[in-house]
Amino acid sequence: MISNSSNLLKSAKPFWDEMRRHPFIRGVGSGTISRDIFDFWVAQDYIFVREALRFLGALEMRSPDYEISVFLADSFGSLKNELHIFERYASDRKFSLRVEPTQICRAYIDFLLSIAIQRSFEEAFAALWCAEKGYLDSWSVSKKMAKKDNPYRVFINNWTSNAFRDYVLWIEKKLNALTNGKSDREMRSIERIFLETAKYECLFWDMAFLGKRDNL
Ligand code: MP5
Repeated sequence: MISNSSNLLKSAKPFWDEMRRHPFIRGVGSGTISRDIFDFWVAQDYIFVREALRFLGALEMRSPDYEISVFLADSFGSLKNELHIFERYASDRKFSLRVEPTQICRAYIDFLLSIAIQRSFEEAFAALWCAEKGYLDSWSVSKKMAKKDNPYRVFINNWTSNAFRDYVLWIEKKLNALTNGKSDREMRSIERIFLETAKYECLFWDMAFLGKRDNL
């Protein structure tokens, strides 16, 4: 039988294709993306990751079992380490991370926070998996392209490490366990959230290019 996670990925294939061939991901892989565009994205993703702490906190509060609670508690530590990567990079490059979120960044965060509170735990957990799996699969494309002296290596390594891969796989397995035996109606509603999240992931990459123009 095909797992629920495989079905979700199958239905989101157009978004996955878009992420993996996105000029941002390719430009990072080849190292040719403009620094302005990359730095703009860094400041926005820094906001996103900080707000993701609240998303995880909301999930934690509604966690259906102890295993998930401990897993989420551990992920707070990883996010803190990740935030340091952004901070060190911005400090080396001498730009400020104290910027306003773009409309896309804000909308994505608001979407995640609202489903963490208003929707079923499984739906919110599916959104978490989508965001993390999207990053793993996208940055893996950059990694394949990257030469040793790639200027964005620290970010590429962060989202393609074995630890991150294990983290994403754990969420996938748990999502399959949690959704085992769910009705078609429930699965359709999880799928809708998954697709909406995948769409936001694509928009977030687009934003890196549009941001300078009209602060989308
Ligand atoms: C992630 C991220 C991955 N940093 N930014 C976006 C827009 N989507 C997904 O999450 P994390 O917490 O950095 O692993």
